[in-house]
Amino acid sequence: MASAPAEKITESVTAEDQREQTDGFNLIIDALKLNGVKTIYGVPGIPITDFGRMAQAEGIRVIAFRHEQHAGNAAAIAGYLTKNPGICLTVSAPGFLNGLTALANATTNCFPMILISGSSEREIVDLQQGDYEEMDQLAIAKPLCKAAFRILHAEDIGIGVARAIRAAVSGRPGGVYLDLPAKLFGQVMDAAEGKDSLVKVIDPAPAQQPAPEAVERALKLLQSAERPLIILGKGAAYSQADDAIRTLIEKTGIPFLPMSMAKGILPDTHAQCAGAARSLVLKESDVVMLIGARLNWLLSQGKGKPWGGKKQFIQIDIEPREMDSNVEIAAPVVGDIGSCVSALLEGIDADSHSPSKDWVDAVKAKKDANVAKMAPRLANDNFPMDFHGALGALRTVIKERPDAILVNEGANTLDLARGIIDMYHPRKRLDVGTWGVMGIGMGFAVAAAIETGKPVLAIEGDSAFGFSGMEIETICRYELPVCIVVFNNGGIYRGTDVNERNSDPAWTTFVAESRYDKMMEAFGGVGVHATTPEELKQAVDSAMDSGKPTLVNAAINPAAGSESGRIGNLNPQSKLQKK
Ligand code: ADP
Ligand code: TPW
Ligand code: MG
Repeated sequence: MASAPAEKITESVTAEDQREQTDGFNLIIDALKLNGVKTIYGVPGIPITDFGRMAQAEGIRVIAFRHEQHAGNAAAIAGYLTKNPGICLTVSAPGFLNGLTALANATTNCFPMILISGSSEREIVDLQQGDYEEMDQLAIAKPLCKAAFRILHAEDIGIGVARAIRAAVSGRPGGVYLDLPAKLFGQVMDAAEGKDSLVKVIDPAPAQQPAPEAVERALKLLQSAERPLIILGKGAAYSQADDAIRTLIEKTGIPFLPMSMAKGILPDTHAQCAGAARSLVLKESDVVMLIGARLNWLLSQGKGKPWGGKKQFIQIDIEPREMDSNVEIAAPVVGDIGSCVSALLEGIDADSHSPSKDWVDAVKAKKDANVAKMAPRLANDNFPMDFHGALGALRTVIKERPDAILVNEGANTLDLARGIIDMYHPRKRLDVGTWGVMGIGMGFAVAAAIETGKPVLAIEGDSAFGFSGMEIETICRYELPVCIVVFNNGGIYRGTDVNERNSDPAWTTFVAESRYDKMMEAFGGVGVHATTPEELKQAVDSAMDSGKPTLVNAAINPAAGSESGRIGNLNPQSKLQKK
């Protein structure tokens, strides 16, 4: 073989070298940064370990969790709080699957997030030749999220990331899966061309104006109402149309009922809040306006006994297919909540759209009676402490610190806290959402602290806490201002069940009198054991003042609590006679 003159070869290599190169790692980081991504939640491993290091070096905050599900939950709630998609980063197959629960949950709850997962080599996966952590992740993710994409070439990174962002936040928000095979990270291309291939997503969630006829129809129906009701859902909280919603409610004087995570858009202490008269307003109202709330199980599908007969519904939602999902919607208003509520406001006239005085008086009377009935229970000093005594103390904490974020999960711990603890500001209450899923606690708490910088109070059933409890190490590692209160009644619903058959414990019970506070001490956090409402309040106040990661083990009477909290009616009943 004839060899070329030595100096000629050197010359051409040098020319090639002089053109700057970039690679998949850098392009993904640049694409995310270009689109305002500031934080990634994830767990490291092949093939993403170096990617996380490089992202951190480039100024993206990379929060490492102990389990992907909690990183995914953190990304999901970051999306809910900011309207920008939260990013979760996982390794292939098992890490991806661990994150998938959070992605599916985000989609169910209409929270925008992107699960980015490394994956194995396509050639090997598709021939099922047994690659390291082999799995066809794209196919598995598809039915569980809003959209799923895979990027195979470095030059497509810009478009791929842009598509994922737009899919997550436009229209009804949801979870998006982005599959990045290991080979992509190392792919090299010309740096200038790479830069040119990146896409900044302009107006990722465009306003969607409602049709004027739809607004007209809704206003007419509202005008015909005598006993109107407005139901606010977490879509309303997500929309951040706080001022428009408040104006609509106050201008009309219509009673409003907040769904769990919509509490605080207007304060629960607002004169028109019908939270304490829920059964009455559902049953007795005649026209109901839903703003960012679905007629799913949480609202008895809009029919049956709780509704006391057929209603006429106005529904404001960005998703047209949500209309008539359960019952006829007399006045569908499709668009984003900010635009829809503003359009309604233009046609609202306080005289003709206000409720009858009888209705307002009836709601107020019921509400006052229920609040008076509850007051002594919240002030009780029973020993051992019960749910009401403990929640009475925490209710005061939030009243005194309305800026704090409340995370809440469990059964009794959830249902009772939701009813008892008043919220004063929007997007301060984060909980189990549409699925009633256990395990969101620590992921939500971490992201709430990181995204908002506000103190977080996580009120957790002892079972609920167990699903994500190891993340207290994450909370301590990042020194987050999170105070966790474990409502320790020794089990799921109660700690008193007995297995009659053998010496195994009943399957709803845990080790009696566990000391969850000691777990926190293992990681350098503050642990407190509280046995009275007073001790509890003192410990939480001190945690909120200091901002130090704290876990308070609240010893709750094991006999307190009812089966499935407030939704025992959903348990199937055995048709067989007990032998
Ligand atoms: P809740 O559980 O509080 O009752 P849901 O999750 O059932 O609330 O309902 C939220 C609804 O809000 C969804 O149907 C979703 O399409 C809708 N939504 C979310 N964001 C917006 C928005 N910006 N504008 C209009 N509708 C929205
Ligand atoms: C992922 C089923 C609903 S509530 C609950 C479980 C296991 C725990 C209730 O006990 P806890 O509360 O937290 O101690 P309390 O105050 O009543 O004692 N797996 C998932 N999600 C759900 N919802 C369950 C199981 C469940
Ligand atoms: Mg419990």
